[in-house]
Amino acid sequence: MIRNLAIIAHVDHGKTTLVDKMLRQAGAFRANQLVEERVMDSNPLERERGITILAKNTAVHWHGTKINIVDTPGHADFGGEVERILRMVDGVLILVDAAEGPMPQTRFVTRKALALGLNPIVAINKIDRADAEPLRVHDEVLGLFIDLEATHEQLDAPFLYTSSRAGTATTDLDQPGTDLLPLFQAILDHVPPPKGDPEGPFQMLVSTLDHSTFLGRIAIGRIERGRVRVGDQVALLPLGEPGLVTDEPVERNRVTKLFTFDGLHRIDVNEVAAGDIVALSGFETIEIGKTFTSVEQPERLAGIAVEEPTISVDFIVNNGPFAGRDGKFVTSRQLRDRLFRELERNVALRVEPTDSPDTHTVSGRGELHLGILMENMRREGYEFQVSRPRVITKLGLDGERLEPYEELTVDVPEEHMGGVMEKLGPRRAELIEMKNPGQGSVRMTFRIPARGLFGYRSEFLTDTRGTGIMHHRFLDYGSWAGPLAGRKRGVLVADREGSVVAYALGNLQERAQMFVAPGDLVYEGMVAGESSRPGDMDVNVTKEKKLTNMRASGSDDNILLEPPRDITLEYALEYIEEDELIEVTPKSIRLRKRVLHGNDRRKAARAARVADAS
Ligand SMILES: Nc1nc2c(ncn2[C@@H]2O[C@H](COP(=O)(O)OP(=O)(O)OP(=O)(O)O)[C@@H](O)[C@H]2O)c(=O)[nH]1
Ligand SMILES: [Mg+2]
Repeated sequence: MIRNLAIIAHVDHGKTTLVDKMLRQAGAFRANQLVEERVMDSNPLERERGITILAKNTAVHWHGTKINIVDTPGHADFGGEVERILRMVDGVLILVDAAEGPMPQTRFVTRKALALGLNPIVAINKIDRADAEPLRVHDEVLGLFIDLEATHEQLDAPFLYTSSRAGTATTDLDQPGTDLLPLFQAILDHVPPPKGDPEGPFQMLVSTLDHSTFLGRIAIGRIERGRVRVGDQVALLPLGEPGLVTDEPVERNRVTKLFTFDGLHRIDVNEVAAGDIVALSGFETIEIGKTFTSVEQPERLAGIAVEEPTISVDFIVNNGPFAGRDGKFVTSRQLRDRLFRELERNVALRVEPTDSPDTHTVSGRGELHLGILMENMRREGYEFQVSRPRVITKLGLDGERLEPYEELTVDVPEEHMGGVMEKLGPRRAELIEMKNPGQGSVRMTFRIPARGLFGYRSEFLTDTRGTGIMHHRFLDYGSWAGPLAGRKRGVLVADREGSVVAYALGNLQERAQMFVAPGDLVYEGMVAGESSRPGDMDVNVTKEKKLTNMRASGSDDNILLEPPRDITLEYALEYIEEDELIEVTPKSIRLRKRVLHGNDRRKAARAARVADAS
């Protein structure tokens, strides 16, 4: 007996923590086995950031039933992957934070699940939070279901009140939960067993991809019908209309390996039958949405659309003065090979060559999606530069220019509402909805061009004194919103190479927020800080104090310096302007001007002004 379940939710609502507790309580670990928290978030970046980046399969056994579980990422950039995963399960567990309630990503994944006809189980999670209001959130979830035109059966979803952290679930708030038994029971009762006939001809949809150096491409999906064995000759059908494939060339090959999932392991198996989720290798041409079938009955399943990228950046070989100091892989060839290798499993990514062999355009679903690729590359020893992100525009039916729009949701204390609205206006945000969930805070939902959000997060945090929460996700393509104002403040640009001196920063910091600290190395054209006024300024951050007769030493002892702003990759992507680049190396993230020499830059700026005016 099998059940296939995906856990879906907005980011941080507690999916991975819950999977942890399910694994534990179902006995997936040995009694004395030491297992880290959120063990499914297994890659280093996931652990560091505390978010799930890649969906992962696992399985537990409960009272004789195998429950395949897919833990999915909650961040909006990965919504497309969640959508694909829904094709390999027969039920979903929707987690909703008992204080935050349904958020944009809850709405997105719930809509997809309901549209596929999946019956949900709802877990109002984190009921241990001091500000939890499970009953209010219960109503909000029902409201969301109605909004999304759920069927009667879907509206009958069982509701559980859970604490992932404590590992408890209950159907009745007056009876505090003691374990996850009610959750396991709900899964057995409400997730239908997979329907496929194990005796029919083999058929399976590729729902997600994996890759290993030994096996090459690996397809993961649910076997829809029949069974498959290692060594079987099977067909892999190209994307196309569902139904019997008669007059297209079909690739045939042997299955080299089959795995099923169990706890934290993949189990090497010889045969898998309909209903189970399997990882299958043997074809280098595996792609999301293709169908595996028996050779005799090549019957295609409806494919899966992979979401289109919405933003692009250029990856450029590092040509700054410090190029090659930190990185192991720095040449255009190495950069190119690495980028193309990423396509093996990162299906929503696009990589295109440009006129220059040193530059590749890389397109993805958002700043996090691209930022994670950059972070992984620098950890592997790559060094490169990245341009400012551009939105990917499209042409509408009448040839008009369209650009991506996002749905932005902000939770802010009432007193900061005005300030936030004031900033969002010029960014062309349109208020769609405003709610007062209580406790002095306001939730506002906007429609805003994706461009309008560039650089907004840091402003938002400043304007709400760090108390606001914001989330955005792709909504649709809409008409081009026209020019938007760029960064309000100019930057300080280092005017020479050298080592940063505290004395120099001491003189600058009244008019600026520095990005560098004493001892850092800078070069001409590198961005050293943000000015408090518009317009860029060339500065000497390496200037030593003049020695005078009065004091014999040039010591910096008595200069009190503000700590420099921490420049993360995502921050940098949001921050930089068109005439700037991010230099990414294993050790540093630097911002620089494209044109390094001050004179050349001023000439270029003058030429641009003349061109603008004419
Ligand atoms: N108070 C409380 N905190 C919880 C509970 N469950 C999870 N958390 C905390 O919420 C944070 C996010 O938990 P995760 O399990 O990583 O959430 P997630 O839904 O997997 O997040 P993404 O995969 O990034 O979408 C962590 O700090 C958890 O410790 C809970 O039941 N109660
Ligand atoms: Mg997670």
